[in-house]
Amino acid sequence: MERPAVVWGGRTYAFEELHGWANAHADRLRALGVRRGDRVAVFAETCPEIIATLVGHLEAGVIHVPINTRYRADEARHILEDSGAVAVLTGRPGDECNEVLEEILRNKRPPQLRHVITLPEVLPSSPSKQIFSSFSSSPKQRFPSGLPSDDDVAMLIYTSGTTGKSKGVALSYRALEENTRAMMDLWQFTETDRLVLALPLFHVHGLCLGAVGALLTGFTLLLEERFDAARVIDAFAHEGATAFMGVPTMYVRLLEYLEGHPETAAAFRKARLFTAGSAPLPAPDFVAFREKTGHAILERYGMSETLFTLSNPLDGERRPGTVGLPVPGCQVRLVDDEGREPAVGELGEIHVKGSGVMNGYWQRPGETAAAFRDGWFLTGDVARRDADGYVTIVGRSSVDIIKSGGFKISAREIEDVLRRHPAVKDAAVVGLPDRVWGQRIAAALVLEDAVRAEETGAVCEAVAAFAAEHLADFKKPREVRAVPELPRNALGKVQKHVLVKAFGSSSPAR
Ligand code: MLC
Ligand code: AMP
Repeated sequence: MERPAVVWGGRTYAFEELHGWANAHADRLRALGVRRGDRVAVFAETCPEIIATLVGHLEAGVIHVPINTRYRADEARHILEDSGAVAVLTGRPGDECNEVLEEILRNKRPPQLRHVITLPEVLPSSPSKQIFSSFSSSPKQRFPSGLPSDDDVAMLIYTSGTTGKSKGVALSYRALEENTRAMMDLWQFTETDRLVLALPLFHVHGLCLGAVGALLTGFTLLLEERFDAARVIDAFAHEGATAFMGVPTMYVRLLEYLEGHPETAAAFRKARLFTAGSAPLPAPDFVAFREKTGHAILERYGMSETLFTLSNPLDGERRPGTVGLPVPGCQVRLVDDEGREPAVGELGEIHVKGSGVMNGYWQRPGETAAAFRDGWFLTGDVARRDADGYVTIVGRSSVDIIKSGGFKISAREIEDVLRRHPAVKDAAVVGLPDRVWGQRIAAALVLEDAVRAEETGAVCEAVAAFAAEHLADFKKPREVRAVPELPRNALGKVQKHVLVKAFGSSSPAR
């Protein structure tokens, strides 16, 4: 067999097979009346069919809209409604996503949603030769040129902001193709690579660098439904894995595993590349990983809105704690509070221009305009630059954006849910520093006057349970504390740094 496109659960899937499904899926959508530019949502756990539907959508000009599989009904409904998806692909009956979807449909069907397709339907049980024969055998390809044009929207990636509900980041074919190719070239991926992909397929890290990278380059994906340190090591030991991409939390878990099973580190000896991104990789973890495995993790920086813009070099110094230098095709500048380029070592906000930048937020012209200045996208990330150009990210300009385990979380969204609880008068949510997750969520609650002092503990627990019921698991506050009032400045704004300090001084790490 030629090099497979996907290895999954001990089975291999050839590129031709994947394309067979992709074609059959695109034909089926067409038969259902789904047209170019329509949105099709995907709400299902990772499986090879998702890669096939992605290919089908790219080829048919249908906009791919992945939904976070941890989402509850309200969160998933928002994406279905906001994107105006005409169809949704979901897992097998009984899967969690499927159940959440049923709950959504039982209550009130999103107005434009006409079709619900379960993923097993995507996979023709006896794929016909006719489907296969329409494809060249070469896995390497460009996205089809005849159908969608380069500036058409290829996917909507929903992301949280400082205000309101999540917004759909509209990424064009050009952005996907040019930026992903630049990254693959920079990191010298070739057809002979075998990438362990345990990242979710609903964010740009796994979907673009991983899945689209494989489709453009023709390398093999060793696909995992969920991250599991032992499985990753096994893939290097027994399945010829050459590379791994992870968020820092995954590296913390790998390090813990290696600590407990030092003999398994030998599995990484022949590996070619380990990359990290989506959140800061602590320098001590970089050092510990190098000590244990001999590999210097290559850290890079990106964002749904811009794709991947800064990266440490493949050859040359990979400097711990930094995100390296601009990726080819991207321009990166720092701008201080006075609107000037800061001196070396001084802080400024990262602004980005380049091939991977989004077309805009889906149907939100006002918010799109506010996100750019003079053609530069304003990231909200604060950084400094060394004399030789290496960039170090020091934080974000907004305390209301939290990154936990690589997921971006809006503090405001959680506060809105907490305030819906009848015992809560007011709430403030902050991210506390956390060894494993980068940040963990804490909530300070001002309770209604009717709550008696001795009930406080039980009420806080009930409020946490209420939040867990309405929000994806990773948004659940891990610490909830009642306070007599929220610390506010003279203008009435909650002083979140004061809360972070108050929590930090007494709370145990998980
Ligand atoms: C899981 N849990 C989390 C969490 N993920 N808590 C906080 N933050 C997270 N990210 C909690 C669950 O609620 C549960 O808690 C417990 O951990 C175990 O759940 P699990 O499902 O077994 O967790 P696990 O599968 O181990 O998930 C951890 C993880 C996952 C790190 C593998 O979070 C993950 O896949 N993160 C990657 C996110 C990502 O791809 N980001 C890229 C964004 S793109 P309890 O209490 O219920 O037991 C981007 C741009 C760029 O940022 O530059 O790349
Ligand atoms: P998202 O909106 O989920 O795409 O997340 C993008 C954000 O993740 C960026 O704006 C950064 O705050 C953060 N991020 C991504 N990569 C890194 C990195 N290597 N170091 C620090 N922060 C990062």
